[in-house]
Amino acid sequence: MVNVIGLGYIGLPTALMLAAHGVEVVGTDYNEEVVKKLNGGETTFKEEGLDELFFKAVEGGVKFSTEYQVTDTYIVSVPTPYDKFTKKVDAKYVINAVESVLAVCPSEATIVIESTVSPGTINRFIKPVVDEQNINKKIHLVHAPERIIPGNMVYELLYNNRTIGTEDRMVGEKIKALYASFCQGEIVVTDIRTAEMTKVVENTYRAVNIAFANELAKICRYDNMDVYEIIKICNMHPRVNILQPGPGVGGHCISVDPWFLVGDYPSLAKVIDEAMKTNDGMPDFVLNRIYEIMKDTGLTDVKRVGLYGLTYKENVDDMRESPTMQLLESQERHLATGLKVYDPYITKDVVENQYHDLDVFLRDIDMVVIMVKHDEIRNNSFKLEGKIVLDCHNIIQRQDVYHI
Ligand code: SAJ
Repeated sequence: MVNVIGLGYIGLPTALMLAAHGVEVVGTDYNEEVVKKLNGGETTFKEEGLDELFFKAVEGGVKFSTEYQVTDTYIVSVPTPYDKFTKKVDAKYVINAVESVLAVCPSEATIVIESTVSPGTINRFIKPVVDEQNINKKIHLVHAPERIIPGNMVYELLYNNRTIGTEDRMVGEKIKALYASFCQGEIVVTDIRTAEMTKVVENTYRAVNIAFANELAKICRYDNMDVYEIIKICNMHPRVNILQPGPGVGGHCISVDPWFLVGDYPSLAKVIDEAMKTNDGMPDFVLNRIYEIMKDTGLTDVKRVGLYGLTYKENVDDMRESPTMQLLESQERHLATGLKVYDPYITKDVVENQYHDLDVFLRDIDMVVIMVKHDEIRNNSFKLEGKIVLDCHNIIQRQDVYHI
């Protein structure tokens, strides 16, 4: 039996996927609400294909509990936040989860850590906990970093290649076989540090590429060139693949993981440091664009300006590190208020001046800032007629639209 610890964005789909493929699974989360909801037959967040997977997993006998189970295999997928000041990873949730596992697990148990950690974390912080608490037990540690993208998680769980890091080949093969129960991609077995590093490097690669696109957008803005046309043409070169500029970078990975490298190697990770600062500066850049466009169009009342989208990217309900939230904070720091906000995926009231209906939102504003390219706004772009539009994602085909 596999005990999956942490039933969030990664742990839940992983537990369900295993259970849907014939593995006996118990999912454990200390949040009673989450466990109650799952036991009541409901998923805890929206994700393409997740409800169907849930149904199959229930048929496969998946169970949910707040209790840690006595078994031979654990998968830990709890958050790894970073300290905003030192930029170092904070492994406290992983350590807590591992300590709780150690309190119940038998000797020879394997603890697989899926949470993203900076290179060296497992050997420096987790292994000592294991060694200290388990003089009489032998425990195997494995790092199997997740790679799935919110919005396409179920598909990517099935088809992405995976990495498994372990110091013990036999254990590596056992865990590889476990993941191979559902994963049709290639599964590479390597050592723990390499696995830790690859995960952070993958997200850093993307962060640096996005920062490059954002920097190009600023250069093009300064000298009145079309960044989208330029990137499009450059990407026709066989060895160039530039990502897209945007209003900022959110989510729990690309906006966070690269900081681990800056935190651990401050005098070496120079390009990464600058790239992260560039991305973090984008919400402020958008705020400034709003100001410029208001001046340009003679719009004086900020209450007539609305931000479309609160999530960190399109077609998900995840708001972690969202550029819109960063922009709203920046607005407050400038001692200003008034921007209106709407997101079809956020049904609860989370910020001031929030709307829950697109038509009502548009009725109350003259200028729309497209912060997130949800399908809803793509499909309803005709409703933007007559509005001043700042399109941060270049999705509205109209001559008079403003860009970042
Ligand atoms: N973004 C841009 N320009 C782009 C692409 C994205 O500004 O061209 C922005 C998005 O709007 C969003 C942010 O970047 O705010 C991150 O979004 P994303 O879709 O690129 O990635 P995440 O954070 O949802 O998921 C990433 C994935 N990693 C990589 O693609 C290398 C995923 O595979 C990882 O599992 C996940 O991080 C993770 O957990 O590490």
